[in-house]
Amino acid sequence: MEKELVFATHNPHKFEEVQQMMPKGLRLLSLSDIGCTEEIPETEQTLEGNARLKAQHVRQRYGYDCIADDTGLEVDALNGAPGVYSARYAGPGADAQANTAKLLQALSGNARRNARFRTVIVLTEGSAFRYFEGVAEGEILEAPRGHGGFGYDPVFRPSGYSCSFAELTPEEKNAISHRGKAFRALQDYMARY
Ligand code: ITT
Repeated sequence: MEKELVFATHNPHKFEEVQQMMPKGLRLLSLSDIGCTEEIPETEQTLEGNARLKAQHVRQRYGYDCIADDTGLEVDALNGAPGVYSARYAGPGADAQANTAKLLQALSGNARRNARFRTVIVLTEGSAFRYFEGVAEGEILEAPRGHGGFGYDPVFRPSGYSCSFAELTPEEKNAISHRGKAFRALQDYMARY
């Protein structure tokens, strides 16, 4: 029988990216598949803490094995901001365009533009948690480029590339991205079982 695993995200872009990476024989369920429509609190100060809160919520209320991730964009010239607050950098309910505009404004005239995306994934194992991490280094562009991806992708140029994440195909992004790396670490771990 196919093994089922819930991916505790309300972000459809993230769900699609991760679904593409799942091994055969494993069915990834979304929160709507299990009837979870409520907002899950992300009140911790770290990516690890927030990923754990999401996984714990699903595990405790719905009883499913579960993975959850939390991702932040860490900009060195901004002392690691927006970091764990990346989704609401421009305020509660802010969209990607508003967050990106605020970031470009904060870095306006600043030549120091290095940054990284960091993803932490939590896998529930009964009442225990296992953590996996992936990092993508790069820099913040002066203006958005490309229409692929989501979030801050149009303003992030990965190291070694001359284009933004939003100018890559989903496969190309997954091959080098923070989330891709973290999920491959998870896959390696799961392949042992
Ligand atoms: P869930 O908590 O429901 O999973 P979310 O959109 O809040 O969805 P995260 O907390 O992991 O997801 O990510 C915080 C924000 O960081 C997200 O809203 C995006 O703006 C940005 N982000 C995350 N992954 C990204 C990626 O691969 N490329 C560009 N921006 C990304």
